[in-house]
Amino acid sequence: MFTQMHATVTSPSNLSGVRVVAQRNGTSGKTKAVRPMRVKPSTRDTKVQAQAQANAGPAVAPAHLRTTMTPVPPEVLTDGGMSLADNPGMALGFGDLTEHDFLRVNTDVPNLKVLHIDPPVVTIDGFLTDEQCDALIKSAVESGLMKTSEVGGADNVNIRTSKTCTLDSELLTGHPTKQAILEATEKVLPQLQGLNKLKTAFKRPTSQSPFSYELPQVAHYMGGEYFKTHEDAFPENISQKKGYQRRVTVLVYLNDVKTGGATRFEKLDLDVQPVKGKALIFFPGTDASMPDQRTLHTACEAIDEKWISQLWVCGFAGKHAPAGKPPGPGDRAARRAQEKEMKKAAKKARGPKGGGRKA
Ligand SMILES: O=C(O)CCC(=O)C(=O)O
Repeated sequence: MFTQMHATVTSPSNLSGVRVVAQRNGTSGKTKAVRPMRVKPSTRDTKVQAQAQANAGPAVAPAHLRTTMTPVPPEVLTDGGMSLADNPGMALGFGDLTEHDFLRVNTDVPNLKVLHIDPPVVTIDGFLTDEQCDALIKSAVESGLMKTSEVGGADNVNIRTSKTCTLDSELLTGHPTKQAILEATEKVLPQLQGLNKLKTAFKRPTSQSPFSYELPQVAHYMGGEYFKTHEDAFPENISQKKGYQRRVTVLVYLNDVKTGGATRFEKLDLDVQPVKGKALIFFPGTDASMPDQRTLHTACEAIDEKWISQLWVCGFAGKHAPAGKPPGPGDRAARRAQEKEMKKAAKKARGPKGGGRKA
């Protein structure tokens, strides 16, 4: 398996930036560290290498430009996904891959299964307990705030027929299940550790505080309801305007759904059936703040009733924006720093007060 991931995901031609530190040892199945051999190249070798690099163009295509897919084998998927617990080499490779364009996934989290390698899609059974799921559904119903779901930037004409509420009402703001979702998310994505405790946790990301959460939501689908095929990331022009991009989706199923209501990733040919307490995690936006269109997905028409909770982790768009792009308007701190620098430079150019240096 690791050999396959090594060959397809980390081969120099398509992903040489991913650190590969272990590889399968022949047929024994054990992993061993790989030490690069130091061999002094001849001048001719160096020239040939430089020419090959020049011909090859950039070695690693960023995720939003990759059209390749690296699935897990179908028989592993039928088994519920790929467990990394017994394969440290593969766990490291997958961790490196997620860090390369997205946020590093902590593969030590119990019950984590990989459903798709690139783009990465994972599930975690028991992310929430049954009690936490029930409590969130009850509070959402009692809040009286469930209303027809909105669709960002588009008229909701038959795109999304579910009902939604945002967890910011009196009843839901400090809800223990909301807290549990944030804390569990930060265990899976260690770069976010402690974010839920910061004052900025639900504010726009900035260069000083590059990650934050959108307020989590609860959505409810009755039989016949759906959310048509869409991407969670903002289009590039919108993320530039906002100054941030949706980088991670954490979707938690709050009840068991036997028929209908799967989350379907069309481009990955992957269906995920809701199981109470299971989290589905994927990366709609890359660290260059670009949508990864491979994560396009659909909430298939429900037959049985379905409840979910969604959380989006947003990343500052200015810092990671491709070189040459100014900070987005969301990054006030960076703009202020830029203005200060410009004023300082202008002052320096004018010279000292009183007409400059005395002879
Ligand atoms: O309900 C689902 O399975 C998916 C929901 C979804 O895609 C969304 O809320 O963005």
